[in-house]
Amino acid sequence: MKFIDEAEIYVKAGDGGRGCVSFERERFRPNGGPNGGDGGNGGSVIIKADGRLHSLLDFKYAPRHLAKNGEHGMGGQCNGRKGESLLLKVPVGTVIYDADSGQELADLKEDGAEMVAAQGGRGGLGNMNFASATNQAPRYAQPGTPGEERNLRLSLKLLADVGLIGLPNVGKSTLISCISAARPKIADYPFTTLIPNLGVVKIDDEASFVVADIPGLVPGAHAGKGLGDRFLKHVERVRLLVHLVTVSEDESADPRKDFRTINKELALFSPQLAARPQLLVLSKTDLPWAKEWEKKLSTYAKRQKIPFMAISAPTGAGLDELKKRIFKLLQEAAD
Ligand SMILES: Nc1nc2c(ncn2[C@@H]2O[C@H](COP(=O)(O)OP(=O)(O)OP(=O)(O)O)[C@@H](O)[C@H]2O)c(=O)[nH]1
Ligand SMILES: [Mg+2]
Repeated sequence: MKFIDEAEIYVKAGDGGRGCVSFERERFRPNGGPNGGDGGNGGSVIIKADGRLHSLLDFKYAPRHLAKNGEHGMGGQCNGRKGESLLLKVPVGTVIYDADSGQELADLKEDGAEMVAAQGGRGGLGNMNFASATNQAPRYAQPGTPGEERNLRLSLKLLADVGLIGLPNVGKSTLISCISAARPKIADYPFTTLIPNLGVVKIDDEASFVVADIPGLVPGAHAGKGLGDRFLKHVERVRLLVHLVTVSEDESADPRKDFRTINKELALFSPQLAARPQLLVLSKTDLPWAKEWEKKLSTYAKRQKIPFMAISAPTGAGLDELKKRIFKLLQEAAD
């Protein structure tokens, strides 16, 4: 299935039906009273979060959504039927913006949360409502009010506790596949991961947390290099960033430089994201040139006052400790 996390749509609620002007006309009552019924209310457009959905794909291909108009009032005191509301379902984590003003209207973070995206118009009153002692035959009725219309921008921001960040190829997808049931594509070339993956990490029967693996970042990501920074919004809501670095055989490789590079990209995307707590993780310690860096990087992390760990996917070294460490850091971040 295609992963689409942005969509622009147009929504229009139904107009309220017109009130009716009508008079009773019976054979033996030539001057019967007013009997024009009310117009029905127009239907609203409602947006609701549904935990079974994972993409905004449907909206990409069908951007216009109109709720039904209310029916007009009729003679014989008949009110018009109300227009049916329209329910649009979106994935949990969808943020809704007014596309014209840019204002955030709603953040549907929970399954079942909903918002009225466009309010239906009110039906007008028919002339039967306006009869009075001084005017027994009112010749007017109210028009209905128009339904609201709006251009909206939908932006899906995945909900996860932990975000995995780092340069391409450092082993982010490998890590999520080792600690959760997620099975993203893994390969020895940059940009293997093209869309975010979520994985649930179980600590025990009760405790678990959700990790998001996103495509690798490169210097200049904020300016669109590589896949750019467009997937960073999916880790905007996390409480902890696990920052993966590794070392290639190349003599000039320096994971401290990579760490700074990525943090610079984070800051350029969002100062808030850059301020999130981080755990620095050195991966691929089964490779001798990576192992060599363990000590140096540990000292560096201490100086930067951030926690540090070293892991290897093939040997499993450090993976259990990493899960527990993340869980503990999450608890601390929650206090
Ligand atoms: N030796 C060794 N290789 C690893 C380890 N972890 C990952 N790899 C290898 O490194 C390569 C890249 O791994 P991925 O998990 O796809 O890397 P990624 O960070 O998700 O990369 P992108 O999705 O491109 O950003 C693959 O060939 C993995 O098999 C490790 O701990 N040790
Ligand atoms: Mg990957």
